[in-house]
Amino acid sequence: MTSKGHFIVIEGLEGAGKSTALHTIKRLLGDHVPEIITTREPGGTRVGEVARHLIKEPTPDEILDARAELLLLYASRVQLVEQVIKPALARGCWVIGDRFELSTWAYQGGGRKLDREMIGHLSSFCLQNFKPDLTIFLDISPELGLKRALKRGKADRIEQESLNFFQNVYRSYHEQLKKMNNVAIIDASLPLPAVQNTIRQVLNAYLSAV
Ligand code: T5A
Repeated sequence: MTSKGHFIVIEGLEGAGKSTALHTIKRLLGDHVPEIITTREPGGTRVGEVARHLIKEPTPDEILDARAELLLLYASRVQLVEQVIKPALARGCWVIGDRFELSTWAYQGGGRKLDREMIGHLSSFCLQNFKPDLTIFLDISPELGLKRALKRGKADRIEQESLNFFQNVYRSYHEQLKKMNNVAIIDASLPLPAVQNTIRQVLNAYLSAV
């Protein structure tokens, strides 16, 4: 195995089990790699956490424009990549991310229907082709994902969107996944032990290849 850091991202709809998977991955990788950090998007820096609050908090008195939402997400992402992820990778640390840019293609491209060419320009400007080494997509239907997510309590601003919004997000995820390399798609509707077992197999295959 090389001594360079690796960036693994977990993606999927609300309630897909990303946070749960993040802990599983951290535990499984713990014996194999020198240092691991976890990140979440939006968030993970001072700027990012403010953006997270603005994006997730419902604001009945002011509608957050979809373009403002997009820009907040990229502001958060630039800070996270430059201040946290790249320095960690440079010292050989493995970074496990709860969401990254694929979420923007799915939610802002598919859900909000923002111009994909503009998202592409923002992506190039902000990230300069910086990509995860591996993306693990937890595949769950919007119906089941939302049911799991909403069991925990009150819906945030995005969770208050319609089922149709999340169906568009889901479709967009799959359109993007077809264009990507280094992706593992896991059936997240299965019981947790089965999901964890597949994650273990994916990581073992990845570790033996790097
Ligand atoms: N967003 C984000 C955008 O619109 N564009 C972007 O570019 C980015 C980066 C972030 C929000 O921002 C949006 C998307 C989001 O709306 P968030 O809180 O970070 O919000 O992300 P959520 O997806 O909302 O997080 P959730 O906590 O809802 O989902 P998780 O992390 O996927 O699910 P998790 O692990 O918390 O599990 C949910 C519940 O299911 C259970 C867990 O125990 C938990 O109770 N569970 C299972 N139950 C049965 N079987 C399994 N296999 C299970 N796995 C987990």
